[in-house]
Amino acid sequence: MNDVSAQILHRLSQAREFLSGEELCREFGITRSAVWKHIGVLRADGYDIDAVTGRGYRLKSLTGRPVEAEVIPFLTTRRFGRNFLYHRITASTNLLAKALAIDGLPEGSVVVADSQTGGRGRMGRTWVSPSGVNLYFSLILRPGVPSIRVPQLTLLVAVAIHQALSKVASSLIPLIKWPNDILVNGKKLCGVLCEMQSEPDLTHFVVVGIGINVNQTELPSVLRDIATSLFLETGSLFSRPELLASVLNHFEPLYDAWLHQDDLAFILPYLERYSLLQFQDVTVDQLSRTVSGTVTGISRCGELKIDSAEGQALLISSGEAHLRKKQS
Ligand code: BT5
Repeated sequence: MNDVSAQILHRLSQAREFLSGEELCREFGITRSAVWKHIGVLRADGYDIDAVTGRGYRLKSLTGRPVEAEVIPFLTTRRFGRNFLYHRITASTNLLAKALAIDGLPEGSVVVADSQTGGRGRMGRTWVSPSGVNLYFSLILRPGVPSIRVPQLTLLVAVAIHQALSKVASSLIPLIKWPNDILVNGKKLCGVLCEMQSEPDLTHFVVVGIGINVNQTELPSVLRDIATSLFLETGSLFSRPELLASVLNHFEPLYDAWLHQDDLAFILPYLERYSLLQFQDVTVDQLSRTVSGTVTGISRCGELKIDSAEGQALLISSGEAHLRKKQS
């Protein structure tokens, strides 16, 4: 869909009633036959649009795809999502967003795909990304903070996603699993992958990649025991545009507040309240070692606080945490 088609769609979705061809010609500075061509493009894209002589055009229904015209009506942000790029299919929205960030795309730009052929997790892992059901998107940030603060963004966005999920699917009890997952009933619903380009004292940009399983009805066998979707948890279908907008709506004010703080202290109560690992016995696999102990909290800088089996108070900055069964 080109820019004008998307804008006409947005206009029709705002109007909800018939808009005359003349009005669209005037607003967009195009001819009647050009309007007709754009309506054809939209119809080919799956939009059900009435055309009635003497009355004009009316959008009958939206598609539920996370495209700009369907997301914008839910957005309350100033910057996040106001520059919006949608692809039906791409290798990875994080890869695309990084390339676009290098080209100078502004902070708040969002890259969304309906499906990914090479969705990425941490450390070369794969993010399963089928079409038509879930959310895969990446947000470009230019926080202008020392790179040492950037890992805090993963927890910050986890809070925003948690808040959005609590609003959109209020019957759920999602929990944040340090450092980058949201789980429901012990299964992964959402993953976050933050990638940055930086020098020690200067962050050029950060790409915050988010995958949320929304309306997926069946999971591949490799994920069946460890993952879930909003549909599988509730039996209901959810609006992807609304959920995407809600994440951005919650994240922008948190991010703006964080820029004016030194650390995550201002959201620690929230993080600890909804932390899956709080007061649990865990094992954390790190690149060079494995640490076991009881989680006592999250530090102001976003590290996991653990009292180790040997009685040491440890701060863990990265790794993969697993819950251990309590010894009786
Ligand atoms: C993550 O990595 O959880 C980060 C996932 C980020 C995905 C988004 S989608 C938009 C943006 N573009 C990208 O290319 N990526 C981001 P990690 O903690 O390493 O978890 C990866 C593991 O989660 C895999 O090894 C699987 O076990 C599991 N997994 C894969 N696909 C999943 C899915 N759709 N739902 C739940 N779990 C999944």
